[in-house]
Amino acid sequence: MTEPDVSIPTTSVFVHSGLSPISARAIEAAGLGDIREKVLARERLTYDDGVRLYNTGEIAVLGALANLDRERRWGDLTFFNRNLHVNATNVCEASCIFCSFARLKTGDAGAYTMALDEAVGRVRALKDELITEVHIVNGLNPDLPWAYYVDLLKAIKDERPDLHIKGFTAVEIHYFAEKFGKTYEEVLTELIAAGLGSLPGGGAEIFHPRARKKLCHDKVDADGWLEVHRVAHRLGLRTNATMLFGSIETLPERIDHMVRLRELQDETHGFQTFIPLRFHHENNRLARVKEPTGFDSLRTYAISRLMLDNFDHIKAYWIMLGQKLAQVSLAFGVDDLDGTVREERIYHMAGARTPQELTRAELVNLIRHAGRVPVERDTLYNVVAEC
Ligand code: V47
Repeated sequence: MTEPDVSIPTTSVFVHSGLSPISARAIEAAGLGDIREKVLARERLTYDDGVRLYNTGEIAVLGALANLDRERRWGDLTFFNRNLHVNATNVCEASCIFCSFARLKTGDAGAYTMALDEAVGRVRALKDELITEVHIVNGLNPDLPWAYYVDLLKAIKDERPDLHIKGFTAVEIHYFAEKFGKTYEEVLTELIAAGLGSLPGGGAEIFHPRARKKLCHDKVDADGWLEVHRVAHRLGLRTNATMLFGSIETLPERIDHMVRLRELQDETHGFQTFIPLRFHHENNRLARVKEPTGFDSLRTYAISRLMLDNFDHIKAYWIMLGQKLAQVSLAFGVDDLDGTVREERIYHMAGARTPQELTRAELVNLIRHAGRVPVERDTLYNVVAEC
């Protein structure tokens, strides 16, 4: 690991499995005493509560409340996995203004589409590595046939039957349904038969129509995104959910996003993890918008933990947050840091300065030096090894 370790004294600031009297006084002083009572009583926070949490400047108070919830669920346990990212094509018909990864057409500068054997070769190259997951996210490429996606999954499974494939965002599933004349259920059923194990949480961006129209006017709307996940859950797939924060959305729009996810989760219980994704502004059409601060990232993790009471996990994707802030996030409601990753493109093309991958030992070390207990999990949160 290239960065120095950041040790935060979790035990002296936050009392495990309860709020210290100091924190309780600070919470009262911040005018959030009623919210503290609700958190202690495991009562659901309202939309208005969420907006109030965003309106406080008391970051330590937010951390204390979120940490209480986090430790009540998981104690010090902090999850990670060993995975590989494959982005088989960046050709994408959609014109999301925050995206630095996509190229509109085949042949445009920087556009690429991997031949099937090349994509599978990424997996083959790791045949002796103990990874457990392949994470596949692609552009919406008009030049690829349906067979490409089915054959990609089958070929990865032929190569490594043990790997879990977490692949294709709800945006991609919607695109396949429209382009190939299938229902969501048909698309998902065929992909499951070919080896799909779960859906990643991408493409959610911000659900609120005002912001969504600006960010990504020509891709699936919030109802469509949620419906794909609803169908996936009905078919037995577990899925994740994301929120792109810190671009042009308002703070109430972030709360609206969380509430909409919470409502679907009440219905299906199929989401595993919520992943707030910090906006990166290099090489895209929002370069003039400042990136979110560390303060904004930490409060967003904390508020997510408090609002999404029916989600088991809150994930800080270290690739886009940086290792140091990812360590601190473990005291702000986060219990998962994603994985070893390898070959990340989406955030590095948007200016991320993090490494392309961390080894398992580096992830374990990072978690330990934040005062937490690392647990290697598989995609579905089965424990692979307690470290
Ligand atoms: O959908 C794209 C986001 C997502 C930018 O489910 C950006 O385990 C910030 O969904 N700044 C893809 N965000 C990544 C993703 C993901 C990552 C890790 C784990 C999981 C999981 C899912 O990245 C996109 C979009 O919301 N994104 N460009 C940008 N410039």
